[in-house]
Amino acid sequence: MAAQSVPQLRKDFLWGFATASFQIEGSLDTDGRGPSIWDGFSRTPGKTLDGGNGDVATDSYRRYKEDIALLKSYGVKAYRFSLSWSRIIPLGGRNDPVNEQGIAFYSNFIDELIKNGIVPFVTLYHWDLPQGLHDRYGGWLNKEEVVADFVNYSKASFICFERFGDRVKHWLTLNEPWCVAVLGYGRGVFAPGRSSDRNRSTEGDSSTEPWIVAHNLILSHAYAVKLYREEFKAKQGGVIGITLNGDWAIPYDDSPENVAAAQATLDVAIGWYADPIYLGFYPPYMKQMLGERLPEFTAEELAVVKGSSDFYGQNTYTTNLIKAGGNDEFQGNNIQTFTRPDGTQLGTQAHCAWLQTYPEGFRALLNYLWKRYKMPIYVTENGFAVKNENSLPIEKAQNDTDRVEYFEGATESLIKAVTEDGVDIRSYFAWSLLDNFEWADGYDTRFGVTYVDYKTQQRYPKASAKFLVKWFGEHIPSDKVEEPVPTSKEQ
Ligand code: PNW
Repeated sequence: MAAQSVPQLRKDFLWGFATASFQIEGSLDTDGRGPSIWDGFSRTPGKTLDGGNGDVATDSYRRYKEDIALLKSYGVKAYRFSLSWSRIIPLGGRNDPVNEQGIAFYSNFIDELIKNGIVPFVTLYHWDLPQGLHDRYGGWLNKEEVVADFVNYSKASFICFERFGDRVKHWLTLNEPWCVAVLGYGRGVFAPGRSSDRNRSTEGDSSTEPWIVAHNLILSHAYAVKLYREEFKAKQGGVIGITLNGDWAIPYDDSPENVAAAQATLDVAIGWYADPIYLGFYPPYMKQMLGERLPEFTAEELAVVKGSSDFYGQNTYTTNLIKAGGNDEFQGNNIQTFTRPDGTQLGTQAHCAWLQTYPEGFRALLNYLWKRYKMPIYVTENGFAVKNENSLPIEKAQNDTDRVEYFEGATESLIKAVTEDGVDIRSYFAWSLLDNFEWADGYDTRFGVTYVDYKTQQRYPKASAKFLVKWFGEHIPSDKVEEPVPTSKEQ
């Protein structure tokens, strides 16, 4: 196919893969790192599906050069990874010492990326809160303490990467605050595992804590951004924002209550965070649902929260059909299903129950976010876990046709959203570079485009990696000067 006929993304479009510190690093006691809430949680029997924990993961703390060589071989433009708060400030707090060894690790890591022409896209917090802060004052539940400590940790991060030469231009404060609040303090399936469900947890109140935690997460994000803008942005010239998770919601049928329910689901999944941050208020539906249980921002706080993201960051995986009814507040008191009224499924089922392939929903979501929030969009995660991949021999797992189908659909939706719908999209990070520690699923669920043999730590590219490499190679204009087409077979 002639290159000119292929629709193109921006020349500076950032495509690559995403990971998170706790899911890949291992080496939890190395070089002065302190414990995080996920260390103990994942080691507690019954908390992960297969009993897996983060002690080794993909051993990426030790193998980071190998990981970066892999990224290089895939030809990515950028890599999204997260810093471990517990490596930078082992005890976590603003009066606790900064750990030079932790900083040196990430500094070397970033140097290695840059040396290989890969843009570092850094998440400050991907769920691994220092255990010390949880023990000392209840972690995310304690507004006065945690906001100040998160801002201090962010400042230490901005300073260290300034000190080592001003190399990070893309910052994300928090990854998926919805998961932190709902899964950590509502359902209790993620660390710190608090819930009203006494079969799960001896502590916690699911009717109040998630809303409080979310409020404190929003404030922590906003005050970290304020600091960056006031003290670092002019010198470093970077952008900073937050990344949310949320999936497209389609009314189950065209009845007015189900149409309203789909919007209410978006309000609770996405608007809960995005409305205050981009529009300056919590969604009215949430106020109606929660009344006094929804915390309020002071005028001073709101002035910091509104407009506190330079872009719109989104992780998204699937689409749900929405029916009115039910009493699950985390779904806006609505019911989610993949089964259409005629009994058919929306798409191909993934290994995890919450995920089916539905690329049209990805395109619709991008359009919705663009119209509602009017910010350039960074897609920071998107991916698929093939059913029962973990029980396949490596060669079979490498031929991951369901994941290829998922990415074929996603990339087609992406390019159509850009070129046909006019949505301003700046990045696409597939989740994930490697199979890794999938939180409460342990190692049973594999999201990688690269297979990891956990016995040997050998990495094996899957077909999906090859698909993405080829697709982005064809859809991003290259900086290289056009060279004459080779006439021999030699490459
Ligand atoms: C995201 N859900 O988490 C995270 O950012 C990653 O760390 C994770 O590995 C990836 O998606 C795959 O799960 C999610 O229940 C966890 O809808 C749960 C859900 C969504 C995203």
